[in-house]
Amino acid sequence: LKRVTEDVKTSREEKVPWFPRKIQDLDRCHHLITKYDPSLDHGHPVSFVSPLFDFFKHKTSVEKFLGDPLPCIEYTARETATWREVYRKLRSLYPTHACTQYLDAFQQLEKHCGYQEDNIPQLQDVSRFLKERTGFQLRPAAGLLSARDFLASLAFRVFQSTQYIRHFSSPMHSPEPDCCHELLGHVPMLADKEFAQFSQDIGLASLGSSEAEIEKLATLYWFTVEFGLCKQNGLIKAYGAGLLSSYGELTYALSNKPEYKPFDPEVTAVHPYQDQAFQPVYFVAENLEDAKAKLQNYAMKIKKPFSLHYDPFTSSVEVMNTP
Ligand code: HBI
Ligand code: FE
Repeated sequence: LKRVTEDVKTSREEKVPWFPRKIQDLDRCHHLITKYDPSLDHGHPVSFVSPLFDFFKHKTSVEKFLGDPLPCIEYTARETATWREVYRKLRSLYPTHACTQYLDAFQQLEKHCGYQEDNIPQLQDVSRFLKERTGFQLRPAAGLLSARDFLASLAFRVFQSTQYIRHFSSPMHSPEPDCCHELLGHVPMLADKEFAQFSQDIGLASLGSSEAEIEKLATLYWFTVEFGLCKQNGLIKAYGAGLLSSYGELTYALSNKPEYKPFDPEVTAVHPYQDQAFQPVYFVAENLEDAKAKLQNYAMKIKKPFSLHYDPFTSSVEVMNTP
């Protein structure tokens, strides 16, 4: 509520939604949305209670603030068994299905961050690793956040990550993000410099944007960060986290079943997407550098009454009113 009254006033008196100016402001950007209603998911086992089922004992983690040490979780044997099953199956696909950036980072994570079948890596270790690689850090999140808050954190190279694991009754599917998705899908790519910049650029584009622009950026995020494919040595590989954390969809995405379209932000941003089944369409980037350049070009065209400059020394954005 407070945020509404603090909306930025500009010279032309246009209403700009509140947005974080400095990294500490992200403590106000963790609004949860309940998109998933278990009672409406007929495809799910009846024993399934809630994605937060095993989470309540880790609940304290969400009250922490940025800069506090990330909580260390003692996962149960059952949770570790779920991780093992997911890890084993996916790992066998990576050499043929994942892009080289992913494979390089994954190898490093196995060496330095406790990525193994019998161990769920701790966010603290992973965050330290990412910070050294690309300046990204993790922050614990309690579940699915609003697109605005989630994208805003990316502007400051903060990735809001869940810390609980999917329900054991369906290890191959989770209706909401869980730490299998974050650790196996997102983290390896966030260790790549080009991809980290791409992620931050989507975040910066979202700051102070209208609801309609946020919707388009969230769609771009969906078809790239979550379900993106790219060309590599004449083959198509996955770099999207939704693919790299789903055995079924990763196999399907690189089969001859789905349709491929070239990544073009103007087209991709307004393309309808599917969050209840595999995607009928994937967008293929020439490479990550090209995707980044195209996105920067798209972001420049978003109409805002100010321009932004990110200062990495202070982790804050400088806001300049455009005359
Ligand atoms: N929240 N915790 C969390 N994790 C995500 O990956 C995530 C989110 N909220 C929105 C979102 N992803 C995207 O689908 C876009 O709406 C930005
Ligand atoms: Fe995700």
